[in-house]
Amino acid sequence: MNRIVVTGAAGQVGSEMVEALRDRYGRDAVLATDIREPGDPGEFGPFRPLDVTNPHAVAEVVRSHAADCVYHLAAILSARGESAPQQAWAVNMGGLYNVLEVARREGCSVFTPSSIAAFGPSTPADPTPQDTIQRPNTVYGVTKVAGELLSDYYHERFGVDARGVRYPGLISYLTPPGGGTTDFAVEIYYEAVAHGRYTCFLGPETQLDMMYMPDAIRGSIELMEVDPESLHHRNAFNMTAMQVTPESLAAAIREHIPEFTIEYDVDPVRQAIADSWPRRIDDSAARDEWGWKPEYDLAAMTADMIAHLRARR
Ligand code: NAD
Ligand code: AKB
Repeated sequence: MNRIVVTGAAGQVGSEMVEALRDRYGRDAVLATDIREPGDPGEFGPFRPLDVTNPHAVAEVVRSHAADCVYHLAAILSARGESAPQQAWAVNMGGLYNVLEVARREGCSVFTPSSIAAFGPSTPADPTPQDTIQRPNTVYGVTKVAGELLSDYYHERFGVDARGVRYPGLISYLTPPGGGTTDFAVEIYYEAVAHGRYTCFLGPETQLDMMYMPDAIRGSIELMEVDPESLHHRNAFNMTAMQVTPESLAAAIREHIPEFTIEYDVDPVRQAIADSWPRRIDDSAARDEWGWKPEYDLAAMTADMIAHLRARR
């Protein structure tokens, strides 16, 4: 595996995944694509514009790059999805179908992230087992469950080497998040460093799984490189590093910025989404089947986030 196309490459995950894949496989081996231009396409290149809802364009890009692997990251996230459910379905399901179809024809492997959003209010919330009830009540969650199943189907029916994880909320300092419910866990760091205060759109005790981006990137690449013989849950590994609440994040930030204050102005839409998600997922299948282990806990992540955000000011 060394000719890779990344979709959604200008996003929060994609921008860091592209750099990590290029460090590993070489700059020209990794073609970054997105429907929107990244900050500096020349600097970010090789880059090509690509709308994943266009099957011909997806096929042409994969063929012309002679790709043998697609990291499929283009998606509409949970909060944005609730504002535009039809678009979320078109991008999340149409894009995945187009990628799996070209992978079937061209013999590519495919990495597609699912999410803790694939669970819903009737799922056991603490801990959430690997295999359990999945009846999400957001359009994003519906596309994530369907995407897990479609990827499994393409593996079982057509032999496509499709793999994936259920990411928790991802925290990073390079590229801002793109319209999710867990965006507060990124915004809080930006606002703490810039202004010393943050108004949170979720309530103080809302507990969710989170992970620092370097762990998410490393873990995803490790999954794609592991011997497939060891994998039973190919497309939907629960994956987590820590459980946080707005209050615990604020306390961790105060270790570095003692004057930091947090206020609450709860957004009922995003609060309802967060309340429908797990409080703690059980990621023992990922640990057992491909050796997943996070390196960052809340304290280590907070120190690194604040150092990087301060350095950019
Ligand atoms: P993001 O919103 O930051 O980036 C998604 C990218 O997809 C954007 O750059 C956007 O321009 C692009 N895109 C949208 N429509 C497109 C289209 N029609 N064609 C091509 N590109 C299009 O999202 P992200 O956080 O980078 O998410 C990447 C993947 O990880 C998604 O599958 C998401 O569901 C999953 N995930 C992310 C998180 C998180 O906390 N960031 C958590 C769980 C799962
Ligand atoms: C979102 O909040 O929508 C994403 C996710 C957890 O999938 N960050």
